Amino acid sequence: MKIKKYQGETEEQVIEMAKQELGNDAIVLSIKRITPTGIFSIIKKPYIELTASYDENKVNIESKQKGFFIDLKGKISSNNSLEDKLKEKDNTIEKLEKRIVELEGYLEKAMKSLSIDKNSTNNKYKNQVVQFIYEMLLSKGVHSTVCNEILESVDKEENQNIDLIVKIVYTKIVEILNQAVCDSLEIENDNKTGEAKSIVFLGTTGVGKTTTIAKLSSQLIMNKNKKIGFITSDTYRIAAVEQLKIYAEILGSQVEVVYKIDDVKQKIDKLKTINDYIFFDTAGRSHKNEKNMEEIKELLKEIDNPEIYLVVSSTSNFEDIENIINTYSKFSKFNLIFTKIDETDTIGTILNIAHYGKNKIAYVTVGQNVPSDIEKFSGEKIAKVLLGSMYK
Ligand SMILES: Nc1nc2c(ncn2[C@@H]2O[C@H](COP(=O)(O)OP(=O)(O)OP(=O)(O)O)[C@@H](O)[C@H]2O)c(=O)[nH]1
Ligand SMILES: [Mg+2]
Repeated sequence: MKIKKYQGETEEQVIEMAKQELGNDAIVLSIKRITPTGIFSIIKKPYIELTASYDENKVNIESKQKGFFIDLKGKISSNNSLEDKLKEKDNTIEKLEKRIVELEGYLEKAMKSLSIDKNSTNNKYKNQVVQFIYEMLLSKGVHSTVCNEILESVDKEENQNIDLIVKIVYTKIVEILNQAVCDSLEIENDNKTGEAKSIVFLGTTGVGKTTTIAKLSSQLIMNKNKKIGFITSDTYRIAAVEQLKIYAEILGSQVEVVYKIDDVKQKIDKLKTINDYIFFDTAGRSHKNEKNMEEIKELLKEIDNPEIYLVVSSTSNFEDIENIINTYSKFSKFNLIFTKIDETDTIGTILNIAHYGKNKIAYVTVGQNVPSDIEKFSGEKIAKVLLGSMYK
């Protein structure tokens, strides 16, 4: 007696194969479902295997040429000779082996680029997941000291629960960010004093001051039925006054232009009784130029009890924003508005500034659309972006 195995997709198929080749006298010893393991589980589907015994004196397999072959997609084919099929199978396996070696190369490179190689001596953290999060936060502009404060306590080798690590890290990031949330903004409180509240926007050139003014004022006018007057001291840039006038015209608001500091009080008087708020647009000025800063300081002296916003772009690096904040802090208190979140890959700067702890963050702006692309600052949203999701 001899033994022969048949492989196919279904029981019926393998029984039929055995019957065709060995005849009705063959005995079925077993029928099993085989699930390939290891790397073969990727390239080969589960299949049915039939083992049969037959009398070699009664059956001449070769003459029947009914060989079968399971190709690597698990499909049965039964044409041509067994020899051809085996050659074909060898070729396919050879190709697959090459492909696997290639894939191993890609994986190795990917592991290297993430530096989560177990054996790497350059890793700052023992735990590979923590190391991975560290590198992700660094790549998003989070300062290494801030990373360390967040990750130090979770860096335990035995800590293998990824969900738990991410949850702890997320909570710590939100905690730092939420310390910078503004509890109360004059701009959002209903001003019932009978006199307009002055809201001043400062910042370096092109960060988005005028666009932010347009967004905030449109929302107050449209959603809260407020009246807003504008004063601009930006007479330096060609078309700056025009830019504000266009927004004001659309909103049905009045614009006053200040050419010299002495005019400020008079312009405020003109607008203060007929509006709920006066929004001050200022010229973008370099914080490194002392004369520029002196002018801003003088302007602020003319405005009674203003609420001040320093507008900074998220696309600037942490050190630059830190310098800008420190320069303006010498003569003023202010909240921050981070613009152009949609343009930055290093949103970690916001976490660094929150950690720096000097100022509260009021708003973030997320695009050029007026009035929609502005939101109240949310620690949760920024934390999610830092851990890999999109700002939505
Ligand atoms: N992508 C993007 N662009 C923005 C955003 N906010 C403003 N901008 C664009 O930034 C550019 C400059 O905006 P402005 O509002 O003129 O900036 P500014 O600070 O008033 O500029 P100066 O008055 O010249 O100092 C414009 O093209 C705006 O549309 C934002 O959140 N995202
Ligand atoms: Mg402007």
